[in-house]
Amino acid sequence: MLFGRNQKNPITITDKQVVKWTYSTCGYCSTGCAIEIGSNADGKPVASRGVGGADVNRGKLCVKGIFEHEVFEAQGRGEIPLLRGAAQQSFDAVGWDQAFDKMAAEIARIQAQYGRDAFAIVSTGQILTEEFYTLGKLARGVIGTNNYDGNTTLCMASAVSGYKRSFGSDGPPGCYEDFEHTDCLMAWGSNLPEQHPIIYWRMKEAQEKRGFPLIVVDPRVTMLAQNADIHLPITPGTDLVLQNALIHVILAEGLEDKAYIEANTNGFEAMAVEVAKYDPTNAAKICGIDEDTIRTVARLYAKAERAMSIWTMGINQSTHGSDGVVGINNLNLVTGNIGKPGGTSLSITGQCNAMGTREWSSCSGLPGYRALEKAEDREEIGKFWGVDPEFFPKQRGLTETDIFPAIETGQIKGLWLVATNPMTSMPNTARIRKAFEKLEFLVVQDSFADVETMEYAHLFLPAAIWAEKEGTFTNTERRVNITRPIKQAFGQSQSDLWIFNQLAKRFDQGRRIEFPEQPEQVFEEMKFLSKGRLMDVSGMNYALIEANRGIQWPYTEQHVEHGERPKAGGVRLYTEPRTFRHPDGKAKLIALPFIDNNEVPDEQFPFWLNTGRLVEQFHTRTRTGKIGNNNKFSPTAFMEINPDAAIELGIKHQSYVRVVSRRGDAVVMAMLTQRVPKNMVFVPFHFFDCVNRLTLGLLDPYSRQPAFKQAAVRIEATDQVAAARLNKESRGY
Ligand SMILES: Nc1nc2c(c(=O)[nH]1)N[C@H]1C(S)=C(S)[C@@H](COP(=O)(O)OP(=O)(O)OC[C@H]3O[C@@H](n4cnc5c(=O)[nH]c(N)nc54)[C@H](O)[C@@H]3O)O[C@H]1N2
Ligand SMILES: Nc1nc2c(c(=O)[nH]1)N[C@H]1C(S)=C(S)[C@@H](COP(=O)(O)OP(=O)(O)OC[C@H]3O[C@@H](n4cnc5c(=O)[nH]c(N)nc54)[C@H](O)[C@@H]3O)O[C@H]1N2
Ligand code: SF4
Ligand SMILES: [Mo]
Repeated sequence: MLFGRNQKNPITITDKQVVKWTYSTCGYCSTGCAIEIGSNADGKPVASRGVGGADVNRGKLCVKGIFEHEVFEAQGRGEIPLLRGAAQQSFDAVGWDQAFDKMAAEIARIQAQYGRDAFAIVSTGQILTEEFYTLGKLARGVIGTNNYDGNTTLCMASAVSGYKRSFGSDGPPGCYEDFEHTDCLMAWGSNLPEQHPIIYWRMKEAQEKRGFPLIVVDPRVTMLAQNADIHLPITPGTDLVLQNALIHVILAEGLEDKAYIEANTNGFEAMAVEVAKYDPTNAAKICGIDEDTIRTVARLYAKAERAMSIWTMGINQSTHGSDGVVGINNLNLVTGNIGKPGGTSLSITGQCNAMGTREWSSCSGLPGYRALEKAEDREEIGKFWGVDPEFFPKQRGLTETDIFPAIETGQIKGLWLVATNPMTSMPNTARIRKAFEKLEFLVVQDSFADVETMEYAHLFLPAAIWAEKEGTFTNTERRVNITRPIKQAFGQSQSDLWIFNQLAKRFDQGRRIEFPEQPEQVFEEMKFLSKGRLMDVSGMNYALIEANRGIQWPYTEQHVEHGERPKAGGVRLYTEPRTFRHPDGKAKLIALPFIDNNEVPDEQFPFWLNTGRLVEQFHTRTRTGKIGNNNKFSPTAFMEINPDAAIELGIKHQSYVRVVSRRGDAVVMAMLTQRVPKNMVFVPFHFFDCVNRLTLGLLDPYSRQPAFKQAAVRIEATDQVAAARLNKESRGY
């Protein structure tokens, strides 16, 4: 006899008829989950599962990873190269040869007519490391434009710049295992449960075991803030003031680690003079956190045996992004929390291979954290590639955020976009549209042919996606992991690596230089160039990486020879005294004066506009917008607004409103929630022609990263029927 729930209809899970599982690494966020894709007897991908033995995710996947097998056949995949026809209205399908001939001819024409730098390239954090390296070789060594950058300027540029200023090099020193050792965790502008769900799960599990305090700095009551012991709802853009005030208290109360500071840092005195100005009473007025709480947090952090900070876009996407990162590093250096288990400054990266592009793409310099500004680096790479070092520029060119204004002014005439969608992701998109209109030649290289930039493209190159290819990704904790190809590329699309190699052959210099065809041959070049450097990967190979479910760099041949388990590779950086990458081995403590240059709410535009992400959607929705369970949960552009503000404005829950800034307007559905304070609204940026019509995106002076999270808007009630129609029409899917 059956009782209770057993009486109900049993749930049956359909057998997906998987006959083979292929190893891969998730292609969405930087957590770097090891994933297996199941294919059926016809070779069709039908299931995804987490890899049990992988240290990163231990069998788990989030709501994006679990449906990732659906991405290969998702609506809108690019099937064939497309060339804009003579009538300009439509595209003609063309063969690859014709596409490359056209592209090479246009690059040559533009460079001959306007100069080498008049053709710009903007890439991504979402292709394979071997592809980044090859694109770098092509851009720096063959095409020779200095206006070559990645969308990482919208994302991790502030972290890169902050790490360089503090430690003398990029490279996050910590790892996920630090959660298992820490006695205090501070999270700055990071919504871990939604944006890095599996890192969150690792953190939460560690916290449940050992009960360390969690302090969350975020103006919004995010899911992470709801789990915090102390939530600091900071005034947008003022993290730097809080950081200075925390160090002020630590020094005033003698809680700093004097021995560590003395042995490992420079610049203490100048920093101390600056933070002396930020007593908690005054700081509280600027950053909105009361003075007692500032003191409590400072004591908690400094007295913890081991304390760590993580951060994401709430810090990086600010006019003080780079300073905010240095501020976190200052805090950790002053308390002796770098390079020890549970004591670290760990930037949580964004895209699946944001780290790979930082290390190998040559966007901001030359491969392997080398700099264009250093003659010996230019020599070394020139010699290795077979390029005259004089061909390289002696200084980095424009970043993505400066490339678009340079198109506006006519300095740049041609643009090649590789795996990025600035029509939706750049701030102030009305200006971006104007820039696109001025281009003489735009190439869009994407896995999807329905990406919004197609409106202005002259040539479209269909790219294979994720596990249609082979190669490596590097995750947040410097772990290199691999994807194996599960199936043939969709339609006539080709891997980005193949595309770069073929294009190289269209140039004389490209025919002279070697462009290996196989990903692992490319990896061998990278191994050679990494030897003895911070991001040494010379001890790795594809089989070893897969066998260990990812290996953290540095990992040298010594690790292999000594038979050490890969875990003994680069678990942490700067574990030994005076091993920072400034010439004297010391880290820099840097004085950080706060200059208030944000657009702040006023009478005309009384609300802060905060922007960010949702767990179900990824970026501009070219992928998750088409995947059933991801899109179904968040199909519409909406805005979080506090109920008290909504009542005053006469705005009802789930009614449509018009949001207006000095740049433009957008129509969204109002969601009444206490997650945001009364003077703030939050709009996710996933939807086309929506929040980035409003954003200002002032730039950080060091990293050139836009302040996506600070702008001022007003809210207007609107015609409900028209708004509903508009909202529906504005999204094709
Ligand atoms: N589901 C999903 N996951 C993703 C992505 C995705 O699109 N979807 N994208 C990936 C990428 S590329 C990235 S970069 C990461 C981003 O990951 P996160 O940075 O965690 O995500 P965001 O929602 O952009 O912003 C985080 C928080 O910053 C807060 N914030 C705003 N202004 C301030 C401020 O002035 N100070 C502080 N301290 N906080 C502030 C916001 O309220 C928000 O909660 O996520 C990655 N993971
Ligand atoms: N308002 C606001 N705006 C933001 C942000 C914010 O928080 N607020 N966050 C910013 C951040 S952190 C980021 S990282 C950017 C992201 O901005 P984008 O990079 O512009 O957004 P994606 O949608 O990830 O675009 C990636 C493109 O690459 C394609 N693609 C995927 N895989 C492959 C591949 O293997 N090969 C090729 N060739 N194409 C591929 C996808 O189809 C997609 O069109 O947005 C930024 N914009
Ligand atoms: S947490 Fe990130 S890496 Fe892991 S499954 Fe989700 S999207 Fe993929
Ligand atoms: Mo990002």
